[in-house]
Amino acid sequence: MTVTEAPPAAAVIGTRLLRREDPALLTGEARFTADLPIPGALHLALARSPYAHARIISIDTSAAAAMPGVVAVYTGADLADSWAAPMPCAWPVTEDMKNPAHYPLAANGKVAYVGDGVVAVVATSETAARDAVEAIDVEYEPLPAAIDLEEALADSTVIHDELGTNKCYTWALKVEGEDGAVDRAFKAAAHTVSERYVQQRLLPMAMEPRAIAAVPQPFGGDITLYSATQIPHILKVMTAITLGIPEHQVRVVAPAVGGGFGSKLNVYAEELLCMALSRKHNVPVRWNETRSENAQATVHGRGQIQNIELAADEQGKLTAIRIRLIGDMGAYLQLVTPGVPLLGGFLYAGVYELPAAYDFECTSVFTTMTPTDAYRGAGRPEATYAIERAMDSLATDLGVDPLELRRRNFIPKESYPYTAWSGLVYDSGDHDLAATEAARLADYDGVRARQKTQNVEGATKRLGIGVSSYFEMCGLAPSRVLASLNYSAGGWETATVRVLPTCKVQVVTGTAPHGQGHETSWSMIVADKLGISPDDIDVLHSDTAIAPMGLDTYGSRSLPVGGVAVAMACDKVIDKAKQIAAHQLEANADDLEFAGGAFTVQGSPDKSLPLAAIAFEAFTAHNLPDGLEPNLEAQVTYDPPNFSWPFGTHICVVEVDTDTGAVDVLQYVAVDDCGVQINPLIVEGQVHGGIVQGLAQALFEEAVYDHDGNLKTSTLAEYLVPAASDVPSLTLGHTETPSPTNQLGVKGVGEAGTIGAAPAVINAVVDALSGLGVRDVPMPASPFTVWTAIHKAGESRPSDTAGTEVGDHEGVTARTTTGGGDESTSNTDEGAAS
Ligand code: MCN
Repeated sequence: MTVTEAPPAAAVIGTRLLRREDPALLTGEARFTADLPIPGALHLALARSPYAHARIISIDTSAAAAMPGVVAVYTGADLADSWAAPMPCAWPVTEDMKNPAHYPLAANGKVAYVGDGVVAVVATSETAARDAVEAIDVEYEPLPAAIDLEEALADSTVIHDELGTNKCYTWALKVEGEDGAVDRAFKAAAHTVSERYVQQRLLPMAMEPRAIAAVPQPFGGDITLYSATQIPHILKVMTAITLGIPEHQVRVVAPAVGGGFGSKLNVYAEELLCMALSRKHNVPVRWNETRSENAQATVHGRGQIQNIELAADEQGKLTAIRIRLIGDMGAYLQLVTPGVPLLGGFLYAGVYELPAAYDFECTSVFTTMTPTDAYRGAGRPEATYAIERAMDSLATDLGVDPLELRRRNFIPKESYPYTAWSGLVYDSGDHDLAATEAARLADYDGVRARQKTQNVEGATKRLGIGVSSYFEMCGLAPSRVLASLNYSAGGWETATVRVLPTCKVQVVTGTAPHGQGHETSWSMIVADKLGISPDDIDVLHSDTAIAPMGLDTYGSRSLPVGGVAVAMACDKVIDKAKQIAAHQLEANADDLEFAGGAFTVQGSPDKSLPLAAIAFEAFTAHNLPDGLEPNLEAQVTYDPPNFSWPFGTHICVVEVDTDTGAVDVLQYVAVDDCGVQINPLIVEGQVHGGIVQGLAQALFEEAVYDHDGNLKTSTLAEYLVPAASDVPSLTLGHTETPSPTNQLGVKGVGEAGTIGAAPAVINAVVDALSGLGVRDVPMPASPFTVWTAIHKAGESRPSDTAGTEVGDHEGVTARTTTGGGDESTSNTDEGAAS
């Protein structure tokens, strides 16, 4: 691996330019919200509910109010006049979706999760505010908790009285070429599988917890909100609406942000409280989240029960898919809570050809737990997990190698652009190539051969190899398609490219990086376009006073939407510069070529003008073509014609100790295809981080609640974020299938690793144990969970297969469904590819 310092201009895209963001981060110079010196700021602290579900009988704040340093204490009732609207949910997925009114402090006399805000204290120091919280006396009448999704759906305790039910919505996506095609396909199928998977809740655990400072201007009503957010622009709109402040009086700034992974894609109670209270007291009000508060009061991810059924023909080619999903919304709907399962709803067929026989239905339910919302991948890792795990079950049933089964089903390269059963057009792909490259890097055949000799009768260290192929479906645009899904915002992005008089360039982007390296990437795009050094380019972002319009960073959208907008703005700049150059060179604009940062008259290489000269000319405006505006600047708002469709194959090799249940990841190979890579170093970093988050879901992480609705994993002592020593060395390869829908040929990559990883790991664990009769191991596959799965399988294993030893996909008992839907059981040893 080589890294380079700033390379010469016009050869920048595709190089491993070091991230310009890193020196400030590595030296501690970067300023995060909590670091900002804000003189005279008051501090906010919240008294939070210790109960998952309770009625508030009384609140006594008198002792707290009398404590030193305390300026004011507010209940929800005290602040009722501060809100022009409830907290926003931007994704009302169905017309009849239930959405309980949700305010920053419990306002309807009830609390609905441990951590729900009840009382706000404002004090002169953080310590004084937190001490006062301890003195607040709230009398509660505890009510039953609802933490089991299926029980919650039965409404044995109703969380929001006014709704009369815990069911939030049912959303269906049934596509059948002809009526009843799904049922008919299942009846006619040679093979079916029916599996249930649980996507455990996860805590996003960004390195920087949330932090907020609201600073009112002394006159005129303007207010600046500093927040550790991924969405300064959306936050500006939403806080203006919720607080009833004219939008032009709200400025949102996201200083350095230490990660978000979706959890900072939200409008939080504390942001609204800081703003409301700073206006009330006419002084800045700030709040810094503790790690435990982060666990309880920042949104959680995943939380789904997935029932998936596949129908396949004799060869294992998919003929229909049926999915029944239950989505855990948590106690309230946050910004995009209800939309998360939908994003996955389109992906349960993965990268496979499927006739129009798809039946997806999601029922979402309120529970007495922290609200869920977007977490890296948001619906797409869940969907990929289900189809990729189910494909392995199908492979087992068929006695076919899992990689071979995937190859039989891949959408062929020649079919691209491919119109899927859903009507969505997948723009490009070569799944077989990615799988072949992954298999080569993993020495797939070699590992399968080793597995045969290692996994013999009585072996306690069993080898497993897991494959997962995925689509990411990112970019989350065009806006019209988002509208058809009832999403309240668009999918466009803005960019301004401004060439200053001295030919230094300012790029203003509507994206809001919080670890993704946009400053580096965008400067590389502009460097290549304008033929100047990346060092001469500044990228401005995440301050709505500087970049007023934008839709921020999530959904791996920033490059395929925002980065492409930057390239388009460069084109506009070049067009304008060309008119000036033609005028100066007394040439026809059509005869000019732009390369290496200069315009040259075709056929007359001596007649040339560098961009620097044009920039100065545009500034002085002394000799511009008639009617041309001075200055060299262009703005673009880009709404892409399609989603972005990155894909790839991940392969994981594990060794499972059957005595202890411990899983040792021996090898991890990822071959991702995100089209043209702007900066392979950044891409690798993104994929590394993503894989570790997927691997963490597979093996380590889980937000555990007890029956009373208490979060048992609210510190990093209980919630197992893997350390570097827990993670294997990752082998990354890539293929490059440029996107035909944008001029850079790029696709997003920010979530790819997470989407591919969890099923690859669990497929490997199950593969290691399938010879012992294990068909599934729930996530996280902790030693205890794995050990339990082995022992349960041992208890239920029929005696004729109990001693069967494997190349794990041969010799296993196969369930075969014949034409009429009859089930018979037979042993098969056909088809194991290795
Ligand atoms: N890139 C590239 N070439 C490509 C694709 C991407 O060079 N073909 C580069 C881009 O230029 C950009 C980076 O990779 O610098 C990520 O680009 P993109 O895939 O567009 O994703 P976003 O910038 O929109 O980032 C969002 C994505 C998401 S959804 C989550 S969640 C996530 C992630 O990014 N959260 C992160 N990566 C994260 N990384 C860090 N450090 N912290 C987070 O919270």
